[in-house]
Amino acid sequence: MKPQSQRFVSRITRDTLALILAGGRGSRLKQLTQWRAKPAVPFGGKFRIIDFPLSNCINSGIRQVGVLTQYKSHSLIQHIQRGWGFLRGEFGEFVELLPAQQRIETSWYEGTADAVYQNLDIIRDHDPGYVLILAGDHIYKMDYGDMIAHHVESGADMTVGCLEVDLETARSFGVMAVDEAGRIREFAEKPQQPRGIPDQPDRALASMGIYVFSTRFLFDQLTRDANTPGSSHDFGKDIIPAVIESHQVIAYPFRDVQTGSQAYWRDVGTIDSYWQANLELIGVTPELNLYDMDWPIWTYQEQLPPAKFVFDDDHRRGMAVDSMVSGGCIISGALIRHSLLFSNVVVHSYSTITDSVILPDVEIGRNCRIHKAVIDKGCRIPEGMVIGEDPVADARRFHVSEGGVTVVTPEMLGAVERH
Ligand code: ADQ
Ligand code: ADP
Repeated sequence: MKPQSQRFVSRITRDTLALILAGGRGSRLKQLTQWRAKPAVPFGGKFRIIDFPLSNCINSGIRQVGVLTQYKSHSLIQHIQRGWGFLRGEFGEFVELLPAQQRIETSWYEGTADAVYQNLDIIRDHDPGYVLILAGDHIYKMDYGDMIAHHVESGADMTVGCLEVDLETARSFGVMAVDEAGRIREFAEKPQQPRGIPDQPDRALASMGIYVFSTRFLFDQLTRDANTPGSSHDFGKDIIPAVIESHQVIAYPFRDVQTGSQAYWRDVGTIDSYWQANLELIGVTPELNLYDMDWPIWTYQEQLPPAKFVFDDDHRRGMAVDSMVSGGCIISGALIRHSLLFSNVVVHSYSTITDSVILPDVEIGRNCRIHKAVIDKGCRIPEGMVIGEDPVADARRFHVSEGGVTVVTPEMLGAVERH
């Protein structure tokens, strides 16, 4: 990139306020979102999902960020307060929590557009030139600076991040048709029959649910939408279809920050995709590189001792192979294979864990066998328990996903009620 264009990008990222929508229910993640919002769901050994869009903001040079929370926001708020307070307020940098608090109407946030509308006064106070609206529940690395620069250079009123997906997947997205200049000419939210890309009829151009707005335009559209009877106040359902004819709404193709092409982007919306996306990370060269120090993923990090492995020579156990093991873990005479262990997991002797994702603060007693499972934070697995070998028995006590992943939470183990 030319030096002057780098300066151009840094000038506009400094003039951008990012708003991360982190209030959705994420109900397809079943019990994992019983007590936490989807953006707060742990991912990748030591992160939470929201760390990805937040890190993308920081790494892109966007240092003014609001996080809009709503459902089950306690653990999300706690995570952000603990981990994301390092920005310097005196330089105008912040990550600010914006809970739904009945600011304008006496309701909680309705659709996504309403969530932003309820915060218009805060946007006005910060007075940015551009507002970047992001979802808090996708995992990807992206330089938003390029997208905002494209927005400015193309003279757009609104820019929509997009990626190519297959037609079946497209049914759960906003699907668009664009002209040669990249202007969006048609937009359908979650269409039954998604329209294919002209020269690739089995693929569709889907909205990532991320948007750049010129601030004035955002104000006008949100105010108009708020006064439109029957609107569900949603960007995909209401705002985009209402403006594509009269305004410059431009599609911006997602590019991965590492490869420059469309690559890793995951909506870990279901137990199966969650399990798979976590286990992919332990592959030899995963598509999502967490070890790339050019684009670090920041998070709240507890001070923890190193992972410890206590080897039992007689039984040749006390190790983890083909796995990722986080800080604070103790593997004592147990065997871990092809699994991901988050922080503070203790596994006792003669237990075996295969193809599983173990969330933080879990203790697994002796002689357990755990296979193809997701074990939620704080579980105490009693001695001798077998999980993931008999789907019928598992379905009685736990939750078994369509793809055969067993989910275990403290409640299912009969843990005492917490408050
Ligand atoms: P959906 O996947 O249906 O479609 P939606 O439920 O609108 O997404 O949620 C978008 C984001 O906003 C999520 O991060 C969610 O957590 C959050 N959110 C939802 N309601 C909120 C509220 N009231 N307050 C705060 N946050 C809220 C959208 C677009 C599609 C696009 C997909 C891409 O409408 O066009 O294709 O995202 O995933
Ligand atoms: P996370 O694992 O996401 O950090 P926690 O395990 O700390 O979340 O729980 C998230 C929130 O849900 C906390 O406020 C916690 O107290 C609450 N919570 C969890 N389980 C229960 C329960 N069984 N009853 C009531 N509140 C619960």
